[in-house]
Amino acid sequence: LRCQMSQQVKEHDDGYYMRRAVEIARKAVGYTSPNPMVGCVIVKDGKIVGEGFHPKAGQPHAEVFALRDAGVLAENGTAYVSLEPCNHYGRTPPCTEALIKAKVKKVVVGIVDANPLVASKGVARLQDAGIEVVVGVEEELCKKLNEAFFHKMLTGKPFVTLRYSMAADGRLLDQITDGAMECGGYYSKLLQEYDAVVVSSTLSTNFTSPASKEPGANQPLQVILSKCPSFATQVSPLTDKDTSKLIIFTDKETIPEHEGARKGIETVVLEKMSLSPILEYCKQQGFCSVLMDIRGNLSDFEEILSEGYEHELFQKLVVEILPVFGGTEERTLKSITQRLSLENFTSKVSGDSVLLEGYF
Ligand code: AOF
Ligand code: ZN
Repeated sequence: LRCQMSQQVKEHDDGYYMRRAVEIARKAVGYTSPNPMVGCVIVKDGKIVGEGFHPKAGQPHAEVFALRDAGVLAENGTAYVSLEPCNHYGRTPPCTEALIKAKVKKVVVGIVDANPLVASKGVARLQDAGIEVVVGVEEELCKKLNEAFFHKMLTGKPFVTLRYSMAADGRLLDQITDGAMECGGYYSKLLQEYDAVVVSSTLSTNFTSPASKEPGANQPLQVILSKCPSFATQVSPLTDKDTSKLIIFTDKETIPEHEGARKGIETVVLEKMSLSPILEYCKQQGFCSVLMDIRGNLSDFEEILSEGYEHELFQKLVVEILPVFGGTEERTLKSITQRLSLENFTSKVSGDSVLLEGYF
């Protein structure tokens, strides 16, 4: 009996607290860009005595909130941080100094920061101060949490995800299922993670706005690719009043002076419809992540898809497969002909459809 009891009060392992740090980091999903999401848990004598997360770029880091929450209990405690504590003066002072000042005994780090200003310097500073440091607990999870941030830090380019819906016979579908769009649906949850969502213009009446329905969600900038001269006059159903969250890209073939400008919507007229200037614009805005939502007029997308594929501008694929079959219209992606296997592939049932995810 005594043996059983001691098993019941067994302390949680490092992985448990790190997973908790990741869970609380995600409370700020969509709001921290260009900064990463970070969570911190302070543990003392097997109990969580403080928690915090980074809410938004410019505001204090996760460690600061967790240390404040723990107060004097942080002394001799262990801090679990999903990302290496920073050791630089950015918009906020270094977290390493805050941890040292609070006299924590040990710091467990999920993953080393990819930011060259920070990379491994935070760990070194803590060790110099005599703090025990463990690196790489739930490392994959911590990397996935900030896959866009890591990609941007390592390549200088935004992280781009392709998304589309497909029938069981391989046809691409124009629409997303209602369930996916609703609060809690995968599409609504996906949108809030991105800085921008690119959709092709369409005059179809059942086009639904790429706006997240999650309460209080971050809304990505809506980037509309338009080859339709009258598109801007029809744009109102796409957004609720806020035109600052909308930009139209068109080309000279379509119309030299686009009507969007007249409606007060920012409009960029490209020499030729192309993905590179669109991603460059996103980079200039400081964006980490872009969702390419393939629906609407597919022909508008074919050329930028082959461009993106050839230049390896896509990182992730999200495909929704619906249990529907048949139909007359032939809609397949013609631009990508080369066969490839996705990495770290996962699948799950989501509402009435199957969701596949993988990396290029
Ligand atoms: C941490 N904890 O919660 C976050 C970190 O301009 P600043 O001061 O906000 O610094 C931004 C950089 O700090 C960011 O690029 C990333 O390397 C790191 N983010 N570090 O110790 C946190 N958000
Ligand atoms: Zn910091």
